[in-house]
Amino acid sequence: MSRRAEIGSAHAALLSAVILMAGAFLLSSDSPQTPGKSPNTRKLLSRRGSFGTLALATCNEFGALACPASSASGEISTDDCRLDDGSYVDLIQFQGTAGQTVTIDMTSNAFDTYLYLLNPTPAVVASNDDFGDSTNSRITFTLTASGTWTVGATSLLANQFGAYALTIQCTAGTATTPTPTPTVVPPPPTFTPVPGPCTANATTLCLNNGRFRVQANYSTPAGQAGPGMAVEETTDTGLFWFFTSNNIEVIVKVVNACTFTAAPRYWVFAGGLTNVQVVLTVTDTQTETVRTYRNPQNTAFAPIQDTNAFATCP
Ligand SMILES: [Ca+2]
Ligand SMILES: [Ca+2]
Repeated sequence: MSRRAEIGSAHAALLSAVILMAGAFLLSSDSPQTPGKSPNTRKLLSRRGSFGTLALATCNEFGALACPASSASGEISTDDCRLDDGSYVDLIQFQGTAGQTVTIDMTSNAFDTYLYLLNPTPAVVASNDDFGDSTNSRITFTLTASGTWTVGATSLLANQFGAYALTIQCTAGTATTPTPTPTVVPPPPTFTPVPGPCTANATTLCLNNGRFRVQANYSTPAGQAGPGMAVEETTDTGLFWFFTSNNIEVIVKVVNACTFTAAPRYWVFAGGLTNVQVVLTVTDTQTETVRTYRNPQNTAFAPIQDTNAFATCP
């Protein structure tokens, strides 16, 4: 599906206080090869607490799936609960047993799908944008608890509607050997490296000796969207503006911390002066490792201080 939104009126950026957002830090295992999607969004998406402001109890309509295998269909519409990035979500529940591995697929011809999986707490434990050569979504997850699990079926972007289909397949559970819950799921290196140096241009920063490619995409509640315009400040630090060049929205730096013997890493730090949706993509061009950071729509840009960003030293 096209990610290009309708052009609407400009949305003024908000100079906002720093707000630490609660919620799990998630990494989805998106395919890098989805045709028709911009490079900035086809890789690993992270959503920080995007389910945060939605209390499931306020959503009074729940669909159902059942192990060991079942399917369901639904429609994303304005009647559904809404996430804090402006996308609407259907909630579909199933009974799971600790140790079971479930595979959930969401497909749609109407919009670019996005899947969440919430544990019985409920807390988001997995998410996925794209699976395979499509914009459809798949989550494969080994359940860490027995009880009522919830699937959040939504769209990648706000205000996308239409029909979709869901399927679930489950292995037999072994309740006595639950898998520990990881706090951070590392991004799997599932794509073929494409060697090539970073080339700076109007929308691309090349930071830390030109090794790291940094790009930003934004979208507003009114539908205005596009790439952030890059301004290099130092060899390690750059800026992006969205609307006018005198109005900076995001500052980002990539820091060489390879001398930290306990955990040699390249760090990614970023700050935002905006509350519109931002997808910030940082690529290590030597390894083609990608980290993507997403600020949800209508949300004060949370500080990014990722000291585990790239374990690709030297
Ligand atoms: Ca619905
Ligand atoms: Ca998708």
